[in-house]
Amino acid sequence: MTTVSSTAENEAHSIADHGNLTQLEFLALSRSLNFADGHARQDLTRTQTEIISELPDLFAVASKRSVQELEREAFSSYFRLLGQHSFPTAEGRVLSCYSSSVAMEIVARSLITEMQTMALIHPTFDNIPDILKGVGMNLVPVAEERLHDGPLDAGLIGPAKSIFVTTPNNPTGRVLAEDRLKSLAALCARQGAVLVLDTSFRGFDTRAHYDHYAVLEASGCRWIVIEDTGKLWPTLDLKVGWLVTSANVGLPVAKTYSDILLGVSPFVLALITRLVEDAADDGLADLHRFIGVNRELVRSGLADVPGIEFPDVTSRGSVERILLGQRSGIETWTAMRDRNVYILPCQQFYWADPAAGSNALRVALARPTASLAVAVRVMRSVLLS
Ligand code: EGV
Repeated sequence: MTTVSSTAENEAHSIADHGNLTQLEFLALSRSLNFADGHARQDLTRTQTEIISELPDLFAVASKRSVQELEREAFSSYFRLLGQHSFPTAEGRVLSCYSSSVAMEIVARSLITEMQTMALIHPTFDNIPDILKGVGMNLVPVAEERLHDGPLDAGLIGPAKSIFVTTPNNPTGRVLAEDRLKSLAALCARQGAVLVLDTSFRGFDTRAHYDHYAVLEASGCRWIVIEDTGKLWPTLDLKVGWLVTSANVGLPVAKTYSDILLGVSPFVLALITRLVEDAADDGLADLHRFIGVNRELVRSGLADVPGIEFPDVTSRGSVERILLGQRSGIETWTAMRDRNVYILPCQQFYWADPAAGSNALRVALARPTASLAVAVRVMRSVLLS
């Protein structure tokens, strides 16, 4: 006889095997030991707590000031904080979305009006291929190594009319270097292809703070960048995704945007401006140190477990990948979950070749250090058993 709990058990296992990463993140949302999603869930710093205590004032100010002004302040300060000084300032070039995934949906719908095939970095977070496939796009995988170390010639994108690159990548943390972006943009200019960047994790890594917009603008290629404030600050998902386009993008981005939203909350925009001010005043450096401490906690806590490796040696992103040797990611995920610790198995990141990710896990680092220490102890005992 099938009991209720074994039904739930089968369902969880089936999601681990056949569901997407976000479905696995849902399972963890209400759990105290949630190391699954890449959202920011660390404690607020002292100065961030002060900002949160000013929310009623911020709300009052946001309701009186011009939305356009608040929006400009928010994206200008955010882009400058992260070194993106050449961001476009002309009307309509930066569109505010509820999240970077909403921006991506708008990008996908716009691109499909012109093409059927895109090249996409492999691996990457699976909602990117899923959103693109959702509009009927055919996808050609481009291995992350090829993008970083291989020839950037026409063979890279083949018959595709656009290439989508996540940088820093999720879950590997690899950052597209300035000279590589330059070559890639030149290739896209020659091929008439649209270069799309998802820079959602750039806040964590100063190597991604060179001025991407200067490189893109100089190349003359058609480009789209998706930026995200949602990974940095523990704001309970009050965030914005920015959709930034080249003047020559030639796609119905503004029309598609208008089909989906009118705009985002001016209150959230005002909050972002305040958090940027705080980050510029040492807060970002503090965050980088914090993530570094948590990364070291995971690495040192598991260092002597036989067969375990940390492949993303230089990653500074807020997630850490762990190679499990012969162990299966899903079996290990299940054993961790049985002990109430939620992480992610990695096979779904390998959207074109799931087997390539079947012996790896991803652990979120943007969490309170003390709770991460508990998770590491549990992981250690699971991996040693
Ligand atoms: C990460 C999930 C979706 C995404 C999680 C993420 N959002 N599916 N719209 O925000 O790395 O855990 O990026």
